[in-house]
Amino acid sequence: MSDCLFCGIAAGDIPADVIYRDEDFVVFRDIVPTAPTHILVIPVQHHENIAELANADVELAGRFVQTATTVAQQEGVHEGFRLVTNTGDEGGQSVRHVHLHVLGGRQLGWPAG
Ligand code: DGP
Repeated sequence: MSDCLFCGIAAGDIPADVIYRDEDFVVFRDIVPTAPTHILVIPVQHHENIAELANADVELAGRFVQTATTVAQQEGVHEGFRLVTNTGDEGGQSVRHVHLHVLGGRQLGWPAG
């Protein structure tokens, strides 16, 4: 999608601190980190949110989660981490290209706000 920020990052048209990429996924550091490790994982293919992705391609959705957990292990958050995918207005989603936040490196609070 031409007006999508994360499609622009996936295409390499918009700069980002990319730490991993393959044919299907791009992994980069969040521009406003809220934890010592705060990474975003996106599929190259545009899907608006996790529900749309899971309905369209469950195999890709599975590898999406696998990529995020692999990255978490590589980042060394061995004491624990959190995967978050905000969805829709009430879910607090600000960028409408599905992404997994990988958060770790400090004690994370719960419940979420
Ligand atoms: P969410 O609010 O769940 O849709 O998360 C969107 C995240 O994207 C938020 O944590 C900030 C991050 N973000 C927004 N714009 C950019 C950008 O241009 N570059 C990077 N690296 N991250 C961005």
